[in-house]
Amino acid sequence: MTISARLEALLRAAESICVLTGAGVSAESGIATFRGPEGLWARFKPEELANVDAFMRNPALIWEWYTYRKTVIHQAQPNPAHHALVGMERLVRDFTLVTQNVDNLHARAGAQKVLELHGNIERSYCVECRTFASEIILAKQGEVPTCRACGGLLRPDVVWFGEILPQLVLQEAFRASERCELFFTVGASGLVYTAAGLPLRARECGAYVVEINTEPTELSHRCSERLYGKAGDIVPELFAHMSESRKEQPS
Ligand code: BV8
Ligand code: ZN
Repeated sequence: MTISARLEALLRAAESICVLTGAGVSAESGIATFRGPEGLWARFKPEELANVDAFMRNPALIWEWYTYRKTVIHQAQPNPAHHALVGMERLVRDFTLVTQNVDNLHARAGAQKVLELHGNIERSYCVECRTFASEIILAKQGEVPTCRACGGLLRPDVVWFGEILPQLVLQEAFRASERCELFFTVGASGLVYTAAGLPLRARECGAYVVEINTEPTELSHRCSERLYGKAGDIVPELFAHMSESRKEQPS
């Protein structure tokens, strides 16, 4: 993989790095992306599933879909891209990992801090009293899990279309985008807003924005550099560059 001299220099010396990951980072763990030909949306439509009206209309169907996704996720393992990002987190003074993914794989890879813009599929809470369930909920066919405290409907702790993102998490993500020298957007189609606004904000604030993806996206033309290929190949290579070049430097 050839990278620019500018990116080489930043890998060697950047003190502040922000990374946004999308479903493409989890694809090599065997978790379907949303928009690929075999993507989750290929068989379902977001409006049918990932929104609160669909949930209130047919909670059993939504629980069936999330239970299916959790079983896939529980069989999945973090891949080299997840592990390389943990390596970067340990090496870089000011490193912020922001994810659109709800699969908890960054945490399972050992990431110390993950800004989860769209929540986490392993958490559920009650729509009535907002009590969080203490365990990971897997619903049986046709079953709708209810709250132990009040009997209300439980829902996955994920951000559905039309719902606002967790504001404190989003603010911290924007602050990191605004102060970083180097921003990576990895495996993200750049279609879903508010998240897609982060790399754009970073660029506006003077960061060098690098897109890592298997194909061009909506944001490609707004990035400083594009590295085409699999996240599981490219991110570990970038981490190798980074750790090699930082090892030589006097501490
Ligand atoms: C909000 C959780 C505001 C649930 C998800 C402007 C115009 C039009 C619509 C909107 C707009 N602004 C806001 C909206 C509405 C909507 C939106 O953006 N719609 C899109 C479709 C146009 N946004 C929202 O509703 C958001 N809320 O803005 O609130 C608001 C203000 C006031 C009042 C109310 C609301 C909430 C969005 C969150 C939705 N929840 N997930 C769940 O997971 O079940 S979104 C879900 O889809 C993911 O979290 C992710 O964010 C998104 C999928 O995107 P990607 O991660 O990029 O995945 P995708 O499959 O699309 O692409 C994968 C990429 O990886 C591809 O580029 C592929 O090439 C690449 N790839 C594949 N394999 C690899 C790879 N790359 C590297 N290596 C590989 N091996
Ligand atoms: Zn309750």
